[in-house]
Amino acid sequence: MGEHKDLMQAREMLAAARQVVVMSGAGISAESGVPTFRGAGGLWREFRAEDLATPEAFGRDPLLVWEWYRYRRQIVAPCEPNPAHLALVALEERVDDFTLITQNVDGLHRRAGSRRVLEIHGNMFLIRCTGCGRERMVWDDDFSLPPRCEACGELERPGVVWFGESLPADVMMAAEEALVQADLFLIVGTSGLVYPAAGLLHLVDRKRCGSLLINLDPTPQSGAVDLALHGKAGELLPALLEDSA
Ligand code: BV8
Ligand code: ZN
Repeated sequence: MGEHKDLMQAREMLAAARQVVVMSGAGISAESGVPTFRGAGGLWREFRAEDLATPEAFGRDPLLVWEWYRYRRQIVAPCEPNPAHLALVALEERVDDFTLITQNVDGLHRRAGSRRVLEIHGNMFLIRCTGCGRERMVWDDDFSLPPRCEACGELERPGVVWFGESLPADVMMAAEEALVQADLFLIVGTSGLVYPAAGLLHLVDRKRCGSLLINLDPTPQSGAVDLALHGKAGELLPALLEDSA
């Protein structure tokens, strides 16, 4: 019963909202088959993301880091958007002003059809030259590792933000602008451990902006939002969008 009451309250918060900002993390892609970072099993062999997703690791062993990204790209490439991604596409159609901020680098929000997507940690299918900065989207993995830029010959890297690297300033500016205007901030599928993404909740004006969290397990942010729903995003987001019967 409690869960149903919460869902009703969450639906009311959504129905009243005009300027919605959503922030998603790896949990929204879990039901598409994309492994989360800190969930069971971890992401690869005995390594942790914090050890491999760093400029130092890439400087020390670009091949090892590329093998990790190739492994992840090959897992993600066949994955399809799940009902949680699709519910956010429906939400974008429904509200006046919508911004989706995602920490995910799997590109599934765009593939689902979301339009206003801010990829604050980049995209694993984007490849960028470390020398001249040339960028290209590459979905296949038919290239030898580590790839080198055709234009200048320097090493190319995945177009993602590593630990210790700052987030793209233009994207962060757009995210902050959306947040200060928002009247509803919805956080979905993130453990709320990685900064500065985890700090975005502090940017909203709590007097005029409601905050809602959907996550499988409680996170540090569960106690900081107006309402936290714990369960699967692929079930809760579509339920949230069902017109109140
Ligand atoms: C920066 C791209 C500085 C790469 C990623 C000590 C304290 C605080 C901060 C720090 C610290 N030491 C260092 C820092 C800073 C550091 C940081 O926050 N570290 C953390 C680990 C403590 N941050 C940085 O380094 C950032 N840069 O600070 O720059 C700076 C400042 C100025 C000038 C120069 C430099 C850069 C951070 C970006 C790192 N890049 N990804 C790649 O992916 O290869 S982060 C990586 O983690 C992914 O993007 C991922 O999305 C992100 C966050 O993880 P989550 O998305 O939350 O995923 P997670 O697995 O953790 O959680 C999933 C959740 O889903 C779980 O809660 C689970 O319960 C839930 N779930 C599971 N299934 C479902 C579900 N929910 C719903 N439904 C389901 N079915
Ligand atoms: Zn180049």
